[in-house]
Amino acid sequence: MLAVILLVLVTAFSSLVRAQIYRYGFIIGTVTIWKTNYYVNQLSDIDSSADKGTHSNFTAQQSGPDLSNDTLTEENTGGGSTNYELDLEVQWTNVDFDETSEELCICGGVMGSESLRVDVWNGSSWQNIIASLNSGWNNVTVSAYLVSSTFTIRFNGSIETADGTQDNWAIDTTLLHVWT
Ligand SMILES: [Ca+2]
Ligand SMILES: [Ca+2]
Ligand SMILES: [Ca+2]
Ligand SMILES: [Ca+2]
Repeated sequence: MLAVILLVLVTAFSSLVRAQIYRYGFIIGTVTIWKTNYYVNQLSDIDSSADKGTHSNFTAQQSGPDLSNDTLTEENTGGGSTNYELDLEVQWTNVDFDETSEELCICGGVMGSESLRVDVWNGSSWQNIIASLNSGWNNVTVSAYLVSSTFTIRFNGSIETADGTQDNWAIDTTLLHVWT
């Protein structure tokens, strides 16, 4: 009963490996055996509005999770009064944007008491995709926004008027996880 001959053809595309199963020369299925991670790669200012707050070590977001964190710290923008705000953009370039499944995955460390929001740039404005970042993994589908090779998010404080408490939040890893 070995009339059916299956040939598994493994093709490598950079770090992506897929197995395609052929039967009598016809493709009967595609199985992904490797998923691709793209770590965030640079700072940005896509909205032409200056950052508020500081990174302790942006490159720490580009590896792990390894407990090496980038600590985001609010800045007092209140002038004569006190108002702590955070608005920090980070960006991917040359990312694969046409896979079936596309998730933004952020691994947080110790979070400040103020909720930390994550917004995505849709080409003209910010859209909130995470209302309060948690410690550990935060995974959210971004297929509707990952439509070109450049992808931009920002970390944004949730209390940005009359905020008298300077919060900080530890970010271990920020990546896009895509597969088909
Ligand atoms: Ca900006
Ligand atoms: Ca704040
Ligand atoms: Ca605060
Ligand atoms: Ca890290």
